[in-house]
Amino acid sequence: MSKKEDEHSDDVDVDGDDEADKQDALEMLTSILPNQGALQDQSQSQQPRQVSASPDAAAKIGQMIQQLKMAEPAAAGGGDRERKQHAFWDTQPMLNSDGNGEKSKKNKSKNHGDGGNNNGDGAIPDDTSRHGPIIPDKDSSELRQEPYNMPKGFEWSEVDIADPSQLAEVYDLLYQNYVEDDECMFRFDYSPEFLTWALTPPGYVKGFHLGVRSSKSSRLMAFITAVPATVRVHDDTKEMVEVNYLCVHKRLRSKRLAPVLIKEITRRVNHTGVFQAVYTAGVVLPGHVASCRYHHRTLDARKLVEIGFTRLHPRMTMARMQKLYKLPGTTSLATLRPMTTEDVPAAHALVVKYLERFKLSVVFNEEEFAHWLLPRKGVVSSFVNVTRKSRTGAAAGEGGGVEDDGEEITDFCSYYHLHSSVLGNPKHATLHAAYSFYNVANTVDLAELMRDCLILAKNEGHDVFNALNLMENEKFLTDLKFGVGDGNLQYYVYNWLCPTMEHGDVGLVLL
Ligand code: MYA
Repeated sequence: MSKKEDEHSDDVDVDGDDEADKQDALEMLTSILPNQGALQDQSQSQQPRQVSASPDAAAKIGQMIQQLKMAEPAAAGGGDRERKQHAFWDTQPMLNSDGNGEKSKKNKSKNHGDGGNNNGDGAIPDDTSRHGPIIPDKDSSELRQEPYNMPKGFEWSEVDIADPSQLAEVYDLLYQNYVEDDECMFRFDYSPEFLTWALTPPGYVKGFHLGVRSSKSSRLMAFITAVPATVRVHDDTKEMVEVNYLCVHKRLRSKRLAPVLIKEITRRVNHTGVFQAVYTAGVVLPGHVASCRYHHRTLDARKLVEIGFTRLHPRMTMARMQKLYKLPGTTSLATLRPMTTEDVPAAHALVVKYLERFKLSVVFNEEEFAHWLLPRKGVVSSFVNVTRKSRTGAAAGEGGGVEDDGEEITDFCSYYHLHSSVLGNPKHATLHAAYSFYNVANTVDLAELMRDCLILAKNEGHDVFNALNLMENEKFLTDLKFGVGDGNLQYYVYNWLCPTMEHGDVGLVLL
């Protein structure tokens, strides 16, 4: 074996599973030639299935979400089809995607003698009612100390999101290479302001904004991020990271770069004492804990038809379609208003309490809540509904009448703003979409609150309002004329064993 091969086989000793890691490295080293395999990911994507009879059935964003965070052909995903082999994922501490709680042989042997959650025979327990880490936490000294090597011509680069020129580089990489639908009609366009918001929550770590650059040109060619979050899974609350924005430049696709990015971010996160992560993907990879589906509510029918997001059904005219989706100009709740800094303590208490009822949820502290939910123009919109508190009788003091005792925040709704580029359309360049975020309806009907949310989103210039069928969203989707999307969004918890859950048990929205 040449010295070079020796070096690189060392580079991928991520978790003691040498064979699979060597395979990843060798595959990547032998294939990473300029322009080869370019643009392959699009043709590999799954053809989405149309499942909606609604006028929005085309649901292009659903296709993007299906691939969201994708590019590989999906695993078979259980049923009676044979499970797809995953050269990388089968080496990771995840349950198999068939949900039977059985690990690949590689992981069984890897975990032998770990104790902790293992059965003693080294296998991940088949008992899916067990909760806990698949691989126990390690001391920093037991972890790999140096970064995984990049193939010749590429190098790791920590991206400083606070530096406008580096932020622009990330923006450009994603703008040109991030998630597209199957037919390459739309591509997510996360604005720089959105990326700043998404990547700088309290306690964020600069080293978790990880890029790969060409050594020669310094050009940013790949990216992955992690941000800290406290997450509750069933009854366990853990410090985790949320992993997002995994992106490999189109010219470097299918060369096993993604596994190296994932291993390096894992190594970096592990060194901070964190061993679990949450992430979502359209593709079925080993170990999903829940499966959700996007729904789409037309706000601007004409534009959605013109860009091919929605079809005009044979017996539907544009005028009828516009009438079908018409919304009033103003909200029905007169007491609904944008959330302010002063509202944060009460709104935080309301949302955090509400999220306790779900099996997978984020646990915001007040500072995190303020970061994620205080309105930012063109990024996130949040509204509180206030009810006047009144005291009567003796409680109101002398006289015993009714006394105004200020206002109480009783309901909350929010959405984030995520554009998509409309590719090759002569008339429209951008699809403006609002995505349902966190909503709590205590004193009003959830559908009424969300109807106002649609009105607010429409008035902010959005063309479509998207919502997953998580939390209690199913209560309003039909009434408010959402069309069913055609792709599932899988939720994953890295290195965590627990029973799977229903979509309505999920109380976590990732961006
Ligand atoms: S999801 C966003 C994903 N991004 C896109 O879809 C943008 C467009 N596509 C691309 O940029 C590339 O196609 C990507 C793959 C980068 C997706 N999640 O390098 P490859 C596996 C996880 O040859 P490429 C998001 O940001 C695939 O199954 N794995 O492929 C959340 C195969 O492994 P295996 C994925 O197409 C990310 C291997 O990669 C995904 O050139 C969460 C092939 O590698 C995917 N979406 O690049 C990451 N797509 O052979 C996990 C493909 O085993 C975080 N693959 O099937 C885990 C937790 C880490 C932290 C832990 C801390 C404790």
